[in-house]
Order: sequence, then structure tokens, then C-alpha cells
Amino acid sequence: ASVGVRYSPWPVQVDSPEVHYSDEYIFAKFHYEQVSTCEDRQNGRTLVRPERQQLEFRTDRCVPRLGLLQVGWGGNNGSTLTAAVVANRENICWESREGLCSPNYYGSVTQTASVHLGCDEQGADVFVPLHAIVPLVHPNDIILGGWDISSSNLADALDRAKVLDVDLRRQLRPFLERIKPWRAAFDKSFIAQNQQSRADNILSGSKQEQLDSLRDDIRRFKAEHKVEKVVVVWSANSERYAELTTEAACLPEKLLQAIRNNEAEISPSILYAVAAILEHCPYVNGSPQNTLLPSVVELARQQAVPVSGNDFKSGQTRLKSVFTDFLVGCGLKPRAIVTYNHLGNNDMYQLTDGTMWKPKSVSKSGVLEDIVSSNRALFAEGEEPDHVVVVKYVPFLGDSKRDISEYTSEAFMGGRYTNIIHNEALDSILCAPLILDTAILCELLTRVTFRRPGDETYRPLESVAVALSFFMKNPMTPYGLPPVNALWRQRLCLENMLRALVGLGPSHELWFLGASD
Ligand code: NAI
Ligand code: DG6
Repeated sequence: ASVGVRYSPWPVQVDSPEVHYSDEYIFAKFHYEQVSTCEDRQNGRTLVRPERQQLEFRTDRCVPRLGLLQVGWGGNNGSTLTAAVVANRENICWESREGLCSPNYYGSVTQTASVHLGCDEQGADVFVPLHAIVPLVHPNDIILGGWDISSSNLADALDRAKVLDVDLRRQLRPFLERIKPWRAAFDKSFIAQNQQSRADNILSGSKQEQLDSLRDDIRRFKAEHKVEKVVVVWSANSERYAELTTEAACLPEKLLQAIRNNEAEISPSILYAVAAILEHCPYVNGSPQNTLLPSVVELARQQAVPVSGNDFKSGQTRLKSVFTDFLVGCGLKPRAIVTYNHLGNNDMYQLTDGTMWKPKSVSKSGVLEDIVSSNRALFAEGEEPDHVVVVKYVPFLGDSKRDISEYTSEAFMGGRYTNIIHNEALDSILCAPLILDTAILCELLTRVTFRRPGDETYRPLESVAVALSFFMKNPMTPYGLPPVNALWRQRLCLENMLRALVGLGPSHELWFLGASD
């Protein structure tokens, strides 16, 4: 008889000679099994060599008091996330058309997704919450702050966004109406003309003065709220690309010099990223612009600060990165992927400007490459599906985003397989939990160090937070590593990182072997 599946909500404690829990740290020895391959063309075979590396991870168990500063705090994402945290913290329930609703963190992988760990004594498959593997900050404990070019208080911003139910907004007003975003770094050449009327809350002065002011804000916030760590997340409008000189784009000292020189191509987002990094705060780029230039990443490395980007993968692109993988994984050959989406929120309004649309278009279009190149049985070198991405601004729909995707694949013996998918969701309902997850996981990364055999000291992880690719349309990778867009590979990477921190091998699916005797 089937012994079933069990969900165990408790924190994980690994019982193994390779793992040691002190009051302060989790020390975990980890055997990293890699497979290196080379092509033996002469004999027509792939030569494979398994390799084993030993690593030791050290994770600080002390969860700090965390601040999350959002750039674009008064936007749809920023106000929705803030409202959700307050509603969860205060346990505010509300009446909707469907009846009484209670707050939750659905859609947040750290809060509501589970991970398969192993089997219990009866042979049941055991799942645990993702947040149970190593200590993570709980969203209710996060202190929120941030900047916006619009001076609206957060209650008015929430009403303007029209994302959450009216009864909830009404109950949240007393909590939110006294909160006003700080004055923002702003440069009108990086944002669409149609946003300029919103900009009534901006810093004056040179780029250097704006940078200094942002750094002051971070320090003041930390002191006022007794916050030990801060993560800064860009959730402001997509900017156009910054076109810096090669030197400033590549070398941190030249970048800082360009800021001092008030160089016109220093975008506001670069100022926020540099301010965060110089204040030792992780920075997440939730939009597609090229903020995280090599010089910014190098600065982050110098300060041992995690950075993550680019452009949150929340809706149609997320589905595309799993649906295309599903087709190719089944041995089907997608030939035409045609996707439309339309919505009427402020961000889409800003994207009606062609210059601002460019980075978003690149970001939404670039998710197929690793999936297609992984299968030369289907796709010849250089061959790819016809891929069309169209977005339209439809003001009446507000944040309600509708997307229609059509996949046409070649199937067995000249057959065709066509899938038409229609989705509807509020854009910010999908995206706000990703802001939380990336902040919570970036904070974790600041508590992890590792060493190799022979190393005396532990060193920080690579600054580019590849393990957060799952959340990004255009995931950054260090040192020319190929990006992975396929969603379940990304999810495994995240899961496996957490497992490694407690000395568990990568998640495998060897259940065909059955339970051990
Ligand atoms: P929104 O337009 O409602 O909010 C953006 C906010 O940023 C506005 O309140 C605006 O006043 C503010 N802002 C603009 N420039 C600023 C600056 N220099 N400094 C500080 N604040 C500034 O947009 P929404 O829907 O909240 O989206 C935010 C960002 O997240 C956009 O860039 C969007 O492309 C990106 N994104 C959204 C996804 C979603 O599903 N909602 C998914 C992926 C990315
Ligand atoms: C245009 O699609 C508006 C954007 O804000 C997107 O809604 C956002 O980037 C989410 O994109 P996607 O492709 O994951 O649904």
C-alpha cells in the first residue's frame, strides 16, 4: 500500500558527522560532484569524467533585523508589497466579493513553496518548507523603507495602484498614510516623458550629491530603526540603457570618477546601486536596464556584497521558460512562439516610449537560448523558433495583465502540436512576492561563507547571486558562465544551494531504486 507524502513544517536539523551546528554557525562539509566532458570526434563519442571537490560551508545562524528599501516604493509593486507585509503582520482580514479573506504570502517561494527532502521511517516522501532548511528572515519582521519620485504617501499610492481590495485598503490606511517615500535620485533623460508629471519628490544637486544623499538615507534608516542589515531592491520604472564610456562601465574607480564628474550617462539606478554597495547592502535590479555594469559588479565584489539581476520573471516570461522547456524536454520542436500581453498600469504606460521599451523587449525575448541550444537533435546550430513578443497599453485594464501565448511545435511524423494559453493576473500580485524572496535570499547570502581544503579562512560567495536566477528574466552570471533560463533548472539550483548549506547532496530523483533496506 502507498505510504504517501508528508509535509513537515519544522526547522531542519541534519544529523551527520559532516555537519556541525554551533550556537553561531552551521558548518557543513559538502562533496561537490561535477561532470566534465569533452568530445572525442575521431571516435564519435563524448568522454565523461566525474570529478569531486570538497567544500565546507559556514552559515551564520543569527537572523538579523532586516530592512528592505525599495526604489519606486510608491509604485504598484512597492505599495502592494508594503500593504501585504502590514496586513500579514497585523493579521488584517477583509471582505471581498468572494467573502472574508485573510492575508498570506502565496507566490513567495521562500514562504509557501516546499522542497522534497527524503523519506521517513514508513517510506513516505517528506517535504519541508523551503524556509525550514536554513534560518531565513520572516517577511513580517522586515522593516520597509524606500524612495520614490512621487511624494504620495503609501495609502494614496495603494489606492492609485488599485491592486488590492477596497476593504483591505481602507483598513490599511491608518498604517500607511503617515509613510512617505524619501526623495529620489532622478534624471529625466532616463525615464519616459509621460512620467515627468509624477516627479515632485526628487533630490537636487549633482550626481555625487545625490549619491551621498542616498547613502545618508540608508545610514539614517539603519540607525533610526535599529536595523542590522539592509537590502535595496529596484522596483522603479524601467530606465533606458545607460551609455557610459567603456572605462566607466568596466572599472570601479572610473565609475566613481564619472559620478564625481557628473557624467550625464550615470543613471539614477546606477546611483542607487553604488550607494547600496558602498553601504554594504545587497542590491537587486528588478528591471531590465543595464545598472549592473561590470564596474558596478566589481565594486560589489570589492565590498563582498551580493547583487542580483535583471528584471523580475513573474508572468508570461516565467511560463515561457517552463513551457518551452517542457516541449523541448518531451522531444517536441517548438517552431513558433508568439506571445502578446496587454495591461494598463503605469509601468506599461511608461513602456509605450520606444526607448524605455528596448531593454524590456530584450529581456522578454531572450529566454529561449539555453533551452534551444540544449537539444541539437531538434535544432541545428543557429536555428531557433520564430519568437514574437508584443505588448500593448490598454489603460482600462489597470494592473490586470492578460497574456495570450501560442506555441506551435513539430511533432511525431509530420504532426503538429499547438498550445494556446491565456492568463490573467494582477501584475503586482505576481511580482511583489519576488521582491520579498530576492531580499530574503540576498540577506542569507551575506551570512554564507565557504572554504576549500587547505584554506585557512572562509571566503564570501561570488557577488553575482546566480542562485537567484529563478527570479530573473535576464539572469546575471559571473565570468562568462552561460545563463540558465529554464525554470526548473533554476529552481533546482536554488534548492541545491540550500541543501548544500546543510551538507545534503543535490536533489536527485532516484526513486526508481525504491527505499533502502
Ligand atoms: P510603477 O510604475 O507602478 O512603479 C514604479 C515607481 O517607480 C513609480 O511610483 C515611480 O514614481 C517610481 N520611480 C520612477 N523613477 C524613479 C527613481 N529614479 N527613483 C525612485 N522612484 C522612481 O511600476 P510597477 O508596476 O510597480 O513595476 C515596477 C518595476 O518592476 C518596473 O520597472 C517593471 O518593469 C518591473 N517589473 C514588474 C513586474 C511585474 O510583474 N509587476 C515584473 C518584472 C519587472
Ligand atoms: C509589459 O509586459 C509590462 C511589464 O511590467 C511586465 O508585466 C513584467 O515585466 C512581467 O513580464 P512577464 O513577461 O514575466 O509577464
